[in-house]
Amino acid sequence: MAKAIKGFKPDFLWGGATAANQVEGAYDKDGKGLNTADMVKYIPKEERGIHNFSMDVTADYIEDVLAGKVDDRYPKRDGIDFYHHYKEDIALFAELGFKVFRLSINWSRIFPNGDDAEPNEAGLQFYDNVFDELKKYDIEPLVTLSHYETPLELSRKYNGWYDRRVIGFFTKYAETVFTRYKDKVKYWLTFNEINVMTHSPYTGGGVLVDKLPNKTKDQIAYQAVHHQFVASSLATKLAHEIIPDVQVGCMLARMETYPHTNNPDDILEAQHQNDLNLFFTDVQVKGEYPSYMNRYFAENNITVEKETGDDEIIKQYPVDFISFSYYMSVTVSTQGKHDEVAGNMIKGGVKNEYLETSDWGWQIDPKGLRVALRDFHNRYGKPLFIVENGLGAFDKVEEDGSIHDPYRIDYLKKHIEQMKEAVKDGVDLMGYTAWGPIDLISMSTSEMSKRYGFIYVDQDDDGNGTLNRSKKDSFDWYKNVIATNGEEL
Ligand code: BGP
Repeated sequence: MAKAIKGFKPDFLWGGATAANQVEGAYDKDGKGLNTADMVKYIPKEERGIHNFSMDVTADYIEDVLAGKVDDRYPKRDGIDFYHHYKEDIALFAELGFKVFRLSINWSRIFPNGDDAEPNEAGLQFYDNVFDELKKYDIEPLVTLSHYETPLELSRKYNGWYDRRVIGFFTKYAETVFTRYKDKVKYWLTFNEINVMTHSPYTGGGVLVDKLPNKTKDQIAYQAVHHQFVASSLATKLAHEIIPDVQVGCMLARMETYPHTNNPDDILEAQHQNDLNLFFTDVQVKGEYPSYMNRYFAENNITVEKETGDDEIIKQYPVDFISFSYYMSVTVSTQGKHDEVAGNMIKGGVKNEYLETSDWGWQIDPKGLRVALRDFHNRYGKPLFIVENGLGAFDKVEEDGSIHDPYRIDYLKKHIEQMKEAVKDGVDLMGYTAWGPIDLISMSTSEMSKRYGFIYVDQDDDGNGTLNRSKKDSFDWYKNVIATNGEEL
């Protein structure tokens, strides 16, 4: 009889997750080229609506910005200046007791235009410095190759991932960084939230849909993401050739979807929405397009152009583990019920009467994380890694400088409790990197006030502030969670 599993394994990888375009800043320093995130302007919530997002950009807008005709502000160009604060920030992560730190390499720091013949040495050196700093504290880097940071020139010259030639530029970038950091990085992710392409082709792949007026967004997105599937498999192949004990993961924004009622139509719609979300991990884990997508493609006039060998490459080089982000669950109704409930930028759905929502309308569902973990385990049977989870919230700095964030502790405590239940259910969970361990620029709204961190950063939505770092109450709480390997919550 197998021994009952009590809790997280001894080498469980506790840590935090960031993205270059949301923390680094220095958008034009040391040879870095512009990337797609550098073109995303800040829109105040009064104009945008707190539940709405500002991520999409048009080809004309890009040219106007480059021609100096526009006077907008781009918070992701400055981030929280991790580029100059990385030693201080990593020391704080070490104080928390991190075993792992998730970051992305800014592709346009390495190849400024994306299709350059040679890499930018200053960019390569920056990440050598970051990995060396992490090594000082025995913190493992978990590196995302592409986290919404497509080099802007690839958008302007090729229309991003819609053009198959970007596969070659990406694999050259991957081979360059695998070779450079083969002794420093063993955990790699290829595309962050690869499913976001179908919701925002600009964010997911630097694709300018306004350049393709005769094609539907779905047609454009599924063609572009096919190129990313091929590129991800080729990168996985290269990683295993270059780095001996490498582990390569895919990365999905998991949108666990529930039926609003026990009406069979609601059940079928939830199953369909879950399939559309898990399509991306089906391809990257099982190594082939699932048959249920043939019907969806046919009914939506989507034709994915493949080249000879694509299917074989995808089949031959699946990922070693599955990583995903989890913030909320989604509820769908086929009975004409429509509430104004914001989801992630992915989908809103209808109100779930049993759940609370965050300040940004995201429905908080800790048990949904256990559901998602069990679903992944039963569907794939591969190791899992939660690489994003957290609560974006308004924080208040008290007169004495303290910051009390019991709401964040409550959110994380409840999600970690459910992770432990999933582990007891038999799920093979590698680690957990809380999203935004240090306050950073929101991906979907470019706000600073949507804070996730255990560490507060003094900067407001207009970019004013000292950038001073300070600890919130949740800092010591998470430090203890890690110190007790998740036993004390
Ligand atoms: C995910 C992204 C992260 C992060 C997170 C929180 O989609 O992978 O980059 O930003 O969302 O979203 P937001 O920053 O919009 O609150």
